[in-house]
Amino acid sequence: MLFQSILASSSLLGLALAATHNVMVGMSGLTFMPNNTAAAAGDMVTFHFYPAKHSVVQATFAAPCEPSAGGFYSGFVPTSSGESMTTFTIMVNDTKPIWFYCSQGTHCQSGMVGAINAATTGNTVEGFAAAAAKATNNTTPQVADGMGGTLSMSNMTSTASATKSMSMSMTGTATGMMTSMTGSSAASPKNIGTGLGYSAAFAFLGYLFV
Ligand SMILES: *[C@@H]1O[C@H](CO)[C@@H](O)[C@H](O)[C@H]1NC(C)=O
Ligand SMILES: *[C@@H]1O[C@H](CO)[C@@H](O)[C@H](O)[C@H]1NC(C)=O
Ligand SMILES: *[C@@H]1O[C@H](CO)[C@@H](O)[C@H](O)[C@H]1NC(C)=O
Ligand SMILES: *[C@@H]1O[C@H](CO)[C@@H](O)[C@H](O)[C@H]1NC(C)=O
Ligand SMILES: [Cu+2]
Repeated sequence: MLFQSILASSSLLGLALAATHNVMVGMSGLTFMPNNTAAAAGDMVTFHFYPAKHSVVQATFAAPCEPSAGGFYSGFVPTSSGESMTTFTIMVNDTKPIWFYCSQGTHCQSGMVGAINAATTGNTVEGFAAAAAKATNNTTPQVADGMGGTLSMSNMTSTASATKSMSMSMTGTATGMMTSMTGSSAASPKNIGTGLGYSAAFAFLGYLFV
């Protein structure tokens, strides 16, 4: 019963602390939209994929179309029309800038780059895109799809699909915390817009702190 009251208060904590931000991948030409997201530590960023076939790869500001060591990678997510049911979610752990690009074809050079917490002066998204335009290669990392984040199916109705989601969510994910987040978000309608979703993962953290 102590456990139950802790769980009840944990969801309130979760609501207060963590937000989910959405980024549209290829929804409007070769772009990430928005191309810069302001996120707090503990927030989640979910990438939604549009036709035809894009990826999200973490980079450094200095090497815009190259994977950063240990960075995240969604894998290629194909869809022939409309939004793919597959989403890729990463956790933001601090407010340092996070840079990313699409490794398809020459999308990176063509401006398909974005950031989380980029500055408005100095190392800006515009500067990153300008450097990307001059990159000689656009490199897909040689790591597992879903590395550094969580792939999940956002639009499922059946138990069979839910099982698939849980197994997909294991890709590139080591912690039980991330898995519990995915199970929960997969069961609820997805949010398009900013700051509408709240992370069950953080609710879980919250209950550890109570
Ligand atoms: C989600 O499911 C609904 C109902 O089956 C369907 O109309 C819609 O196109 C689906 N969305 C995606 C992104 O697949
Ligand atoms: C980033 O997005 C803003 C708002 O849509 C746009 O004005 C700007 O040109 C974009 N910058 C780059 C480098 O894509
Ligand atoms: C680009 O790719 C080629 C062929 O894989 C490689 O030899 C070269 O070093 C790469 N250039 C950069 C800047 O990474
Ligand atoms: C944030 O931390 C988690 C847990 O250590 C890690 O799995 C994830 O890759 C980190 N996020 C980023 C963007 O580095
Ligand atoms: Cu692309």
